[in-house]
Amino acid sequence: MGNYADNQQSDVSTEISRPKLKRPPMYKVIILNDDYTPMDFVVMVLERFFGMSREKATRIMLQVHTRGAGVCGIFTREIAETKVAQVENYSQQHNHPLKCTMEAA
Ligand code: TYC
Repeated sequence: MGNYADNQQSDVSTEISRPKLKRPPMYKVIILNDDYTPMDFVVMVLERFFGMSREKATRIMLQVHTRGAGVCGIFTREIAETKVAQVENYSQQHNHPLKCTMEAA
């Protein structure tokens, strides 16, 4: 069971607290290509919600445009869910069909 410190000074034995720490499961947030969302808008989304520089955002956008999908980042589940919702809400508000999903990393 637990681990016990060997305490030779007193007759009190102290249980060492060693909770099992597991890294949380991580999720890729993936942005999908479509035929209608303007390239500039995708670049802006990547800058705004994923903290990318203009250069990196442009590179990822072009990769999505040519290959169909691309990874925006890897996050814990709740952060990934929030990013997906933010991108989709923002895109809807601007009447663009831009879609974003997440999958286990
Ligand atoms: N294919 C779009 C266009 O030609 C640009 C685009 C890039 C759209 C990336 C979505 O995730 C995307 N305007």
